[in-house]
Amino acid sequence: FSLLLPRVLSEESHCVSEKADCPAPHKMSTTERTFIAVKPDGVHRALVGEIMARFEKRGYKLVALKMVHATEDHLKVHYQDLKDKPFFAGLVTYMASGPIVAMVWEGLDAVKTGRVMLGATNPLASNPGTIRGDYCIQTGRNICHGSDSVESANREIAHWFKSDELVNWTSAAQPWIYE
Ligand code: DAT
Ligand code: MG
Repeated sequence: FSLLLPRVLSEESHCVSEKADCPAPHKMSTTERTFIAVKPDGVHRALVGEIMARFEKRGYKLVALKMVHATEDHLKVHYQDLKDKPFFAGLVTYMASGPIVAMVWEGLDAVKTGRVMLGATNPLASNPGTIRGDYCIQTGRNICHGSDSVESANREIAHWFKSDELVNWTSAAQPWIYE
């Protein structure tokens, strides 16, 4: 363990670009962050702990967390790319109907892997074993949100959290999750 300790303490972020099996070497970082939220239906259905546990057990690191009853204006900015969709008004009403649990999870490939863990937008198309594939049925009540790209993640994180709400810390499990 003493051999691991200096590396853990000295590296804020360690790039894994030297790994031969790494699909996008120049872009992969153990400090990639994604915005994940439990939507109002997930909160009402008492799935907050279950959804958080998926990310926690996988090895991702929680760096921000809050419960928030968002305004429609805040949600219109969050979903700005969908403003012309026919379901936009209903989406905003649903998302503003109750509290949301907003989170930032950090780790290798957090954005893409987070989306895989959530499952497809339409829960009926989500594989069992994914969050949506295990806990919901309709697209309009799909219980969770996850950023779809690193760029979206950065925008969404800044939209939901102040910079001092993002906690920089090193998990004691770090050397047991990353080689
Ligand atoms: P995702 O949440 O998987 O990123 P998205 O960004 O395309 O999906 O849409 C955001 C949310 O809008 C989605 O989680 C549920 C809702 N939504 C998407 N398509 C819909 C549709 N065809 N009918 C009703 N709601 C929809
Ligand atoms: Mg989306």
